[in-house]
Parts: sequence; structure tokens; C-alpha cells
Amino acid sequence: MMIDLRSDTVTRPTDAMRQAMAHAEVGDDVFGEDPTVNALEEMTASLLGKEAAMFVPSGTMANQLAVRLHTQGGDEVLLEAGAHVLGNEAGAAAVLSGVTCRTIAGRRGIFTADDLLAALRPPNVHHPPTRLVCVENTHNVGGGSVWPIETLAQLSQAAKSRGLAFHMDGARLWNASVATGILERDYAGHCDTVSVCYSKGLGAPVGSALAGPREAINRARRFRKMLGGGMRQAGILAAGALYALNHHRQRLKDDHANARLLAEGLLQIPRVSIDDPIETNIVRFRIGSNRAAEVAQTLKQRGVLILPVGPDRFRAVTHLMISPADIRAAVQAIQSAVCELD
Ligand code: TLP
Repeated sequence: MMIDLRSDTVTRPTDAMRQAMAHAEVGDDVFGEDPTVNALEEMTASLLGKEAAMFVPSGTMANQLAVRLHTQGGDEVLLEAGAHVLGNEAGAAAVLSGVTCRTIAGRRGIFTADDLLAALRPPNVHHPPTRLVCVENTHNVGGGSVWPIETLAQLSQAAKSRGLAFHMDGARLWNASVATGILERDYAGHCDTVSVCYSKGLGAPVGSALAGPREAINRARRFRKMLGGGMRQAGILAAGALYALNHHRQRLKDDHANARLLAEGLLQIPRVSIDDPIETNIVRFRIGSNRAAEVAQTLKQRGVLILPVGPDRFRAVTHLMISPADIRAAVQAIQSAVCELD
């Protein structure tokens, strides 16, 4: 059995989750008649303190629907330089919404109200009008960093004062909440719309949601249909997500403990360094040599999958299929692969 640390997207449904999915009550969700999808949407909206939520196939679709909702062609979106919405969604914002994106350099993915205000330009015929600010919590490329709630509140206030919409990519908001004890709805309260994923740390096989005001989510339903995201007996999938919400949120703290265990082990290896504190389930580390791709290959042969994210850099993500014993085995394998480079 491989120890797969490439992402928390790789989890497979547990037996209990499969049972829940097999027995799900279903209907045609395009008619609004799937009771399990409806229950999932209600529970998600309530956890996020929003009027409504809509089930979608992926985090990418949830984010891109938000961009589409808040903008018109020719508008500008401001986001952090490492944002998933910009760098990992296949250029969708440009194609599906016709917007340009301008980046703000953050610190571990986080930027402030002052950063935003400094980036804004007075209206001028040359500039695309800025319409939307996007943040990511936790921040993936930032190393699973959590937005300090005051920073988020001030940024949201600054955006509002300039008439800008505010969207949070909360693919891993559940992790932020478990790490800090701050409720998801308290983070979400500072945002107009929020996307969340059931298919990352929560371990459901498929699915994400977009939450916000009822009027906005109703409009988003049309855009979802346009993109071919209107699913029929989607309750089978929603049941996995509901199971995950009910049973897998609190256990995320185990993933965070495993990430810290991994970081401690890695730091014992000569030349390995970690730039960021470990706040949630993501560990980004350097191996002090530009041979990360080669190390990844060696590790694969030895049963450990890990993602090179630069010539000398890796990302490892813990999740519900990873135990402390797996972490210890992975550290040993990484240690020998790195030491063999000499
Ligand atoms: N992230 C994936 C890859 O796409 C990089 C991963 O392995 O981490 N927002 C954030 C912050 C994400 O990390 C991801 C997925 C998404 C959105 C998109 O979700 P999906 O894959 O469901 O479209």
C-alpha cells in the first residue's frame, strides 16, 4: 500500500461513507428534488451562516461561479500571487468570465487591508475596473496558512468601503476552523460568497459548494447549468459529503498533528529545511538540492508518493488515510532518498 502524501484529494471513501452513499435517498436535483442534496446544501449554508448553498462537482467550479457572479467581462479581480483561483484553475477566470486578474504579493498567502488599498487605482479609462477581491483560507501555496480573523475582517471592511465584492476560497476552511477553534461561519461572515470542498481533508469522493446570499446562489444555479454542472441523482455524492461533514471535521486535528510529526521528522534530516510554521495539514519543505524530481521517483519506488513543487521543494499533505506510522515510514524513506544524493 502506497503512502500517498501528494494531496488530501487522494482519499477514498471509508466503508461507513460508502454505506451512507449506497443508501442515500435521491431525486432529480435539477428539479430541486434530491432530498440528500437539499439536506447537504442546508447544512452547509447553516455552518457558513449564509442564506443558501449550492452543491457543485468541484472547488474549481465553485470558485469560478463566484468570479462569474461578482464580475462582468472586462472587470479586474484582485487576489494573492499564489491563489488557486488564478494559478490552478486552467485560466478559467479569463475564459469563463472574461476578467483580468492582478496579484498582490502576500506573506504565506495572506495580505492586509493596507496591501489592498495600496493596490487600488483611481478610476481611469485605461484601467479595468476592480470588482472582486478573492482570498484563500487556508492558503495552499502559503503552506496551509490560516488567515488571522482580524486581518480578514479589516481586509473585508476595506473591500466593502470601496464597493468591491469579497469571495473566500475555503477549500480547506474546515482545517482553518479546527486549527483555531474559530467557527466556519465567523470566517464566512466577512465574505459575500464562500466556496468549500468536501473532497479534500473531509474525505468525500466528490463535491464542493458555493454559499452566499439566496439571490446570488439562485443566479449561480443558472451558471452551473450553463457549465453542465446540473447533476441529477447527485444525492449519492451528497451523501458522502454529508457523512464527511458529520463525522470527519473534528478528526482534521489528527491530520494537523501528523503534519507536525512529519515536520519534526524532516527537520532531523541534514539539509532539509522548512520555511513556514505548520498550522494545518500541509508541509512544504526544501531538500537543499535541485533534484526533487529524482527524489520523488526514488520515493515512489519505495512506496511513498510526494509532490515536487519546485526544483528543490516538496509539498506533503496529511489526510484521513495517513497514520502516525505512515509518517514515520515516510520520514525514513525521505531520509534515505535525500542522503543517497551525496
Ligand atoms: N487543490 C489541489 C490542486 O488543484 C493543486 C491540491 O492538491 O491541493 N482551492 C484550493 C485552495 C485548492 O487547493 C483546490 C484544489 C481547489 C480550490 C480546487 O478544487 P477541485 O480540485 O475540487 O477543483
